[in-house]
Amino acid sequence: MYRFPEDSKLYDPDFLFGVATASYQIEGATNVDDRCPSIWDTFCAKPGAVYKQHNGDVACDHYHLYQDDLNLIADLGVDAYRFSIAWPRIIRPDGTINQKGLDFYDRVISALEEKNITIMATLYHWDLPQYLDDQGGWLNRETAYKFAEYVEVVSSYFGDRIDFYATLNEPWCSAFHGYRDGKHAPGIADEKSGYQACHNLLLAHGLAIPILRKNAENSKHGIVLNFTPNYPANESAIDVADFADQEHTHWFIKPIMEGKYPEEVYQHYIDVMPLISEEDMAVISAEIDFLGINNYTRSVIDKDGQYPNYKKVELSDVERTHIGWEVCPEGLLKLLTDLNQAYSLPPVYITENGAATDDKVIDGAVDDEQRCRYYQSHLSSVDQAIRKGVDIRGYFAWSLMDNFEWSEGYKMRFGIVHVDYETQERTPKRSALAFKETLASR
Ligand code: IFM
Repeated sequence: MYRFPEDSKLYDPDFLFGVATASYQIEGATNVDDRCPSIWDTFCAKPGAVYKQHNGDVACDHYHLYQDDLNLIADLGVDAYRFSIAWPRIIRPDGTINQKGLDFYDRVISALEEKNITIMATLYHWDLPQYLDDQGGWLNRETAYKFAEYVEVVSSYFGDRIDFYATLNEPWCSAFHGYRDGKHAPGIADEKSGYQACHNLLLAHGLAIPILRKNAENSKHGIVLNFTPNYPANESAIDVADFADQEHTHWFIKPIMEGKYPEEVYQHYIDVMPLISEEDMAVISAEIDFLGINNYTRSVIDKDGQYPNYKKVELSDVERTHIGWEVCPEGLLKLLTDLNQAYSLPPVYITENGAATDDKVIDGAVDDEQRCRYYQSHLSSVDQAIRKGVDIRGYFAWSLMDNFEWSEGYKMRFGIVHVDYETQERTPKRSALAFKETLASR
């Protein structure tokens, strides 16, 4: 059981506890009901792109097992479920609507409604239809307008039945892993492309907000951003750590909150900057009702030659999870209080937080001791951030269950529920049972 001080807001009945997933990572059924291919199907087929060339063809087979998975969610006693809608299931290459795709999410939403579980749907969690990538993907400004059309379809169909609409999940990853360092689909490693993709993604977000407001008046609308706070390795690295924050954190949040990109980063990368108009910035900074924040770790930064060049330092005397990320709950607290000081934030939801551990089922149980400690310490940071004045309204564990961890394939397990990929058997881990007990004790 996770424990907080007795007067903690985390015990409030309206503080939302949830679990999160994403379409490509869990659904499988990539060839079912006329889903069209996504950039991740293509990327996974490229030798060397993904660990052991794993792919999302079957994943957790949630497309077929969703009813069992939703029962599991209800059994945990969580208040909310965050999942994503797969664009390739909804809009066909010729622009027509695939009703079978809408029907699938209708079944999921109806089951959640029956169970009285609050629904947060992410409209884009990285599975861009391949036919759009064939026309330039996020390098093509037109993709932002295609996204708006897709959002119109989904939100006019589901309206207020979805309580929270998140436009994009982690545009940093879509833009910088997808187009700047090439670690994610579509696998382009080019600085200029990274910034171009970023701008088009943020534009897509901004275009979607008024559509969501029109179609789902009573729902809340926002975006999910991922942040990794940058700590200086020593005193002389304070300035470069700050620059790294500007480049990776503020580059994504400042345009949304204030309608501008951080000037210093803009000037530094001036040669690779896309055309950025005042009109675009006005669209991007459309008012949002909530900000989703994903955080897992921190980075430690040192100088690398002349300012502002920097490099990441891997400290040796720190605890790490299976994926190699440092466990740093203070980083989450610092991130939340720093952002709260820098911006006038809307209500915040921690939309992802969690740990990858190398779990094994032994005698029908999974003792994921490190993940339990991780949740305890990070939830305590959330509690402290609230005490320091950050308006945090909810927390989602990443993830409900082990799933396809992008370029790491199925090697990295982030679930609070174990998945046996051979049999599709689900086994709640000790961390899940601790959530269940905590939630029941409120
Ligand atoms: O699995 C991912 C998720 O899709 C996006 N945020 C980070 C998680 C862990 O890497």
